Amino acid sequence: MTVPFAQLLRDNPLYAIWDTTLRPEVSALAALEAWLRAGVKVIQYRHKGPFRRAHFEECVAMATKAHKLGGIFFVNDRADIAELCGADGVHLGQEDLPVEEARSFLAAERMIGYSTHNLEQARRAAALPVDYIAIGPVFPTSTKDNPDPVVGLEMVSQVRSLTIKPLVAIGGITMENAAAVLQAGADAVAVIRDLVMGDDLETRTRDFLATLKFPVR
Ligand code: TZP
Ligand code: MG
Repeated sequence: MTVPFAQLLRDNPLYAIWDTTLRPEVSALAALEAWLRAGVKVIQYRHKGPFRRAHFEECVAMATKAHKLGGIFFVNDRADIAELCGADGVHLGQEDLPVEEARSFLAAERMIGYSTHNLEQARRAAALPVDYIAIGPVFPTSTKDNPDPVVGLEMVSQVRSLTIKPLVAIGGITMENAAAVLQAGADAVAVIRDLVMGDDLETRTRDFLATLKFPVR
């Protein structure tokens, strides 16, 4: 990665997350390729079920392809898988391996993203060795099981003011509201469902990116 991650995220404010349950008929690798062709740079693999060899192999293929096409690849929840598949990093939540434990065995160049759901968690995250902080759900979401309470745009702004770490907003973000989330202070929006609607992922993603072209920031 030649550009620092903070800058890369600001310049490419759409963070695309592939959830393995939403479009089982579409291959994760094909989705990653479509997203990268559309111009997305940061992509995450999110698999909440048992992690089988096939999932690991999917991660290896996605990490390899992302790197070939200039993308950044994260694995959700699993620092071990992220390390072994050659991902750029892992995204950890409040219930996952503690950040310091993950940091202790991840290669130095691997990044860590960390989910927070309220101001106190965000404040603590700001002092942790993490490369970006996620805050959410910003809006209601049906994608996450048992989501934390909605934080709203106001909390995005409040978290923005307490850290200079890259800030990724997540939860219920769509083409219609994404620009407002960036305007509230997020460096990037992480999107699951709204990016996999319809038959043509690449066009959908280009359309989404077009809504972020000239946000007032
Ligand atoms: N963390 C907070 S909300 C959420 C996660 C993983 C789900 C976001 O999914 P969507 O479909 O973009 O609302
Ligand atoms: Mg997690």
